[in-house]
Amino acid sequence: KRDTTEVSEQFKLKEYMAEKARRVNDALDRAVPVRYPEKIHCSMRYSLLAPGKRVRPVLALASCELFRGDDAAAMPVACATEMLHVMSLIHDDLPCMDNDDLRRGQPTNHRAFGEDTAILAGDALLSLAFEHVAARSSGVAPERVVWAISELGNAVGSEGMVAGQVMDVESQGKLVDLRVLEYIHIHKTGRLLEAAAVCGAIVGGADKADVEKLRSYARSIGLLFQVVDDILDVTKTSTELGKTAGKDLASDKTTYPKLLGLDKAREFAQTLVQKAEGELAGFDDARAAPLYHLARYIAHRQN
Ligand code: GRG
Repeated sequence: KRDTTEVSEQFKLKEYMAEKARRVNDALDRAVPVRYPEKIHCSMRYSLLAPGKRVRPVLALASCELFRGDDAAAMPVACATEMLHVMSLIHDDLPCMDNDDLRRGQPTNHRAFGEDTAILAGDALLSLAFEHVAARSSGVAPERVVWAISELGNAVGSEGMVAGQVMDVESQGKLVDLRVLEYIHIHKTGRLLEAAAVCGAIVGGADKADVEKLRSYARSIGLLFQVVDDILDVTKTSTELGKTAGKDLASDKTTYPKLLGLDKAREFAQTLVQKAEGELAGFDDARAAPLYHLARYIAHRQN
């Protein structure tokens, strides 16, 4: 196991994330100015600039840094991952999907702008993501830009996020097995996180073998994110609401604690964080610190 004590003491993940998120927000603001027709651009900005954690863009910037690439090289792919994420949230919230009223602390896009505009805002963000990478990735070799675009397209298409969403919609109200549960998470949430890390590495100048290490790292933290979410769903209910534990065990949603039991779910989370850390073992400690701490933060978060 690598000795990261020294790096751990020096590295402040919260500050790192806040500083990167601030730069991402500036870039997103510039990427979608209000112009004619105003309504669609206001609708896009409404969801895109709403307060989110910016995990995907920060992951792209941190992966690029690992290969000594600078923020300017990775900012277009970083912004693209947030545009794709936000378009998926807008469409996921629609009445024909989850029918949600609130997102990121404000009314959902269709609640604020109407269903027709919300669908179009999602569509516009989807195409802008690709245009943005193609048109703005200056200083990056064209073949790397094409490589990144191809990764992004695959990650959100019918072999990626859409595949996960389709399986999720199909399994609503049913108890699915571990294999299906993992498929849904890996595709619905994992593939875009994976693309963020992979694209950051690609524009940062990584070779194919290193790109695959970043893919595997991100795949582990993507799944970890979901497993921890499921665990918190069970444990939070008892402590925070003062009610009996196991809200999640009683609902009809399939979760890791439900299929594995709480202890085994925790063991699985531990395995995933070790796997993610293992992928970073060969890299420079200081450069890998953000990615290393991001994995630990996801594993140990309390809400
Ligand atoms: C990609 C063409 C295309 C369509 C989208 C609707 C749909 C198909 C997919 C749904 C994907 C979805 C909603 C996945 C859930 C992802 C998830 C874990 C959201 C929460 O992410 P956070 O915690 O949220 O990073 P913030 O708001 O902080 O960004």
